[in-house]
Amino acid sequence: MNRLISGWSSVTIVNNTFTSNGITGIYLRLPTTATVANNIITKNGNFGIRADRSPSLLVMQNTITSNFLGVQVSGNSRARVLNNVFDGNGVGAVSLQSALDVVNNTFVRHSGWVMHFTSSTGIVSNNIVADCSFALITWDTSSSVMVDYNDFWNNTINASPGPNGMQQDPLFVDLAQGNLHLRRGSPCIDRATSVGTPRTDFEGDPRPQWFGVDIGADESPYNGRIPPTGSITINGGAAYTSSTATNLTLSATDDSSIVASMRFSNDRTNWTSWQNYSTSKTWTLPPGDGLKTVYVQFKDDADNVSTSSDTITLDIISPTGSITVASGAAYTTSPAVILSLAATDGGSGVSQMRLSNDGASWTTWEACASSRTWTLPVPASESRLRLDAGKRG
Ligand SMILES: [Ca+2]
Ligand SMILES: [Ca+2]
Ligand SMILES: [Ca+2]
Repeated sequence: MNRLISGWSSVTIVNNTFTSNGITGIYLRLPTTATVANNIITKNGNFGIRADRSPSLLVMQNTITSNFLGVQVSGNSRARVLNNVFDGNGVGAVSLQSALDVVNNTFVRHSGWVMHFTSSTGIVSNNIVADCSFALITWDTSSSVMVDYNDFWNNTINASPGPNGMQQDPLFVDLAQGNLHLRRGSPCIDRATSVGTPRTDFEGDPRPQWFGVDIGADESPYNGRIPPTGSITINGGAAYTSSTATNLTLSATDDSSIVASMRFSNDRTNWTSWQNYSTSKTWTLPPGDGLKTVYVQFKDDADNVSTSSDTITLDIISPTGSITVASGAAYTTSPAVILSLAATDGGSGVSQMRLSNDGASWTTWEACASSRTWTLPVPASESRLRLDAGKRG
């Protein structure tokens, strides 16, 4: 049966439950002004709400579930559908020869059209449409529909959410249990337009909170602009490296628990492409000895970005050194001699040295010293003594 309301000048329907009617939950025909608010409209055989020739209809903060068709307006009706939760209907909203604004609603689990417009005008903004199966929003060529600032996610057949919209997981608290509040860190937080939005959300919370209106029926208490917190370490925290090839260790967390991506730069001007977040990366420093800084940016699902950096000194140029045997004497009568040693390095400094009589067989590396005892091979006149000074690290 229908719940038919016809010919009244003003109708207000609040805080009711309309369920399991054979055809229509609420059928409004000809009322001048109608407000349908805070009702549960569920499991009606055809229409949840049907309005015909209704020049001022406001449908807000209703829970509209498991109907064949959620809301239909026709016959030059003018309707605004705000802050409603649509869950599990076949079709969400339909406009026939009417004007229909659909703002700040959450649509999930629809099996048919989410919205359809025939010979109509419409504004579709700030809505979440998620986990629906069929075409999202359609209109015929005689209709004019503005679509923007929506989040369309995980629908079998998707559509453009508008130039300022997104296609990202809205991070509901618990979709399976029908809890369509936004979780902390949801990309929908603070990302909607303030144009045409109600001043409270579907449960009466003030809107906006923090930095802007949230997409969907819920205005959450969370700040939508918190970027990830992260760190970068070059070569395990080493102070120096003798190679431009380095290994980076990354770590980042976000209030959403999702760090979506990262990118890198040697100069904070030229960045790599965004790539999936991971905890390690090989990275090439720019050439030329000196202090190098590597920058990383981490991004969350709401496109909030943080920047971290680490430094390391690149030192490729070898030390220069000298060796003097027996104070520079031309001859010695004993193979035991004193070596005088000196070495300098413009980078990390000189840390170790090793010695050889033949350039092939070397001592083990040892701490640098300005003098050292040494035994020449016999005959001394055929010996060759070489110094090889090495770097730290
Ligand atoms: Ca907000
Ligand atoms: Ca809320
Ligand atoms: Ca965040």
